[in-house]
Amino acid sequence: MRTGLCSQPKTLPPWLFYDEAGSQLFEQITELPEYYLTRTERAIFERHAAAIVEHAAGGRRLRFTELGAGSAEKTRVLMKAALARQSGLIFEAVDVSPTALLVAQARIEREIPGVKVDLLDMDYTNGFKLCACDPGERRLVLYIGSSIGNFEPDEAARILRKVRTQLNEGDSLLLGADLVKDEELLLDAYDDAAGVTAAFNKNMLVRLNRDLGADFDPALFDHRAVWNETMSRMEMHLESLADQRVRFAALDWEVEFGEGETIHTENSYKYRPGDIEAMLKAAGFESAATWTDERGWFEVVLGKAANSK
Ligand code: AVJ
Repeated sequence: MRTGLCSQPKTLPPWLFYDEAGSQLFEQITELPEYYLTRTERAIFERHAAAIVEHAAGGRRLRFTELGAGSAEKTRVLMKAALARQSGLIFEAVDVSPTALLVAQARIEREIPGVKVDLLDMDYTNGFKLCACDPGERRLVLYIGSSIGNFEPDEAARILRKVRTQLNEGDSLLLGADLVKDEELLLDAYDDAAGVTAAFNKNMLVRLNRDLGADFDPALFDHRAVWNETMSRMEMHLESLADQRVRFAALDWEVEFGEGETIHTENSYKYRPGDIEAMLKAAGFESAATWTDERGWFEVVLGKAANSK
């Protein structure tokens, strides 16, 4: 965190968004009219759940493992499709936020009989370890919601390879990825009229005030959403509205901001058709199928673990 604020330009890592308040703000974002990602991906699942699950199963029983599961809201459609083919389903939810997981576990087990939720409180970006499936069972790893888009291409490649090393031949990985589209649509999705995304971005400062005794005044920073065409990504920044100095009591440290200086808080990469399939191939997967919505705004790609790791 401190290194990021000493860099030029200043940066803060996106995982800082997701304290309890930030996770709630993100849930609100997913319901905004401008934030098309969640509802578009959900519509793809609703339409193609049976095909997705059938491709992944290849005639065997399935087990689901979701990375960054959060509330696992969209995954429920796929769970129901799996339960139409088999009795009982193990759903392994991997996340670093145990409170969100506990709520999801209780809800899912109550509302979808037959699902057994196992909580895996792990940071999947740093070498996670899954237990072996039962023989005859296939694992479907879900990495959806365009979460992959938060990572630089080389980090994303490293995560996909790490997932591959945990799988047996014939297991699969389902990736949800946001696609390049009109700049206006992208800008609105990351700078909504109600200001929820602005609050989400600034929540990082509120969190640092609480966790590290910092004295950020969130009103002295503005939310900025930028489309970076060259890098094919949406960026979020916080722009300082004044020359100011912020003190971190817990670190006995201070940092200065010039008027107009920015903190880069997030990248959300946007892909072109074929990009995700190429990333999967490079990580040891054969792309089995791709599903998209009518407008071509979002895609869901199923990769099958190939026999060479
Ligand atoms: C959860 C990383 C997919 O990049 O769209 C929402 C987070 N940032 N609005 C995204 C986010 C701003 C989101 N991901």
